[in-house]
Amino acid sequence: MKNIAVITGASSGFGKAIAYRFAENGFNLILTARRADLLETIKSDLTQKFGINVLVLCFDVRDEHQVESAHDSIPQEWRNWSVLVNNAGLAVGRESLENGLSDDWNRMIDTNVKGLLYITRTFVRFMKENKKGTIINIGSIAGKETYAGGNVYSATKFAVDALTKSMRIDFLPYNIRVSQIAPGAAETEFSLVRFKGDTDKASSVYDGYQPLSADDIADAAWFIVSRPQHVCINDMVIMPTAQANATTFHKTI
Ligand code: NDP
Ligand code: 8X3
Repeated sequence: MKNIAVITGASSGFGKAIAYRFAENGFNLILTARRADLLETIKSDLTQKFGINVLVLCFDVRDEHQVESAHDSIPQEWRNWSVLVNNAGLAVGRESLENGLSDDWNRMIDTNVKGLLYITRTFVRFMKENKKGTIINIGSIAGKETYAGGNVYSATKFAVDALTKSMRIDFLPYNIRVSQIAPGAAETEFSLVRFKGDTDKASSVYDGYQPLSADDIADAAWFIVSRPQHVCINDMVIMPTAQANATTFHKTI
């Protein structure tokens, strides 16, 4: 029987790259996000290229009822996942705190913190019963240190860091490994979302150096999952070589 992984935020960026990496390695996949068209395209490509099965679940992680009913809709033959990747997340805005917009704050807190909590509480049930599994939370360098305008995004990723440590304690009796990947700058749709569709602002984040790619993070996720069951990689902080910390870059232009 093939292993099954649940990946949130699989319609782009890290989640999509992780889906391809796990598919290459023979996993069947439960892929979630809001954009159904993107997930369906990824599903047909993965099934054709790798001969695996993919179940698509479209819902908003911010809505706990949608999370529960998506989980309840999963057919019996799929109720055997051993990996959960909590990846869905976003930054919105980069204003100094006194100029921050409540709507941006709510989107970040509701997605990155409450969404991760709803997903974990729901999808861990099966892993608890099975007494086996791996959870990978996607944190950030912003969850290790903060920077100008990073305020609320950083707070949500500090929360992911704390929740990763808490989960490792709470799920210890169930033989569930809990890992975090905390990337620095990586070129995905992240900056386009953060700057609300401003393509110039978004692409300028990556000017003058080589950022991480989504594939670099997929490599890390696969490394974590492919360790022997008695080995838990607690935390991986991964940066571009040209980045020393959240704000120090060596740029050539
Ligand atoms: P992308 O914007 O490319 O991907 C984000 C994914 O999250 C999309 O698939 C999106 O799907 C999904 N998502 C966002 N909001 C929701 C929601 N409310 N409900 C369900 N799914 C949602 O960015 P990345 O791949 O870069 O981001 C992935 C994670 O990595 C995030 O947690 C981010 O904070 C983190 N990160 C990113 C870094 C970077 O520099 N890129 C660095 C460090 C961490 P859809 O819109 O279809 O719902
Ligand atoms: C994304 C990296 O430095 O833009 O989490 O916050 S950063």
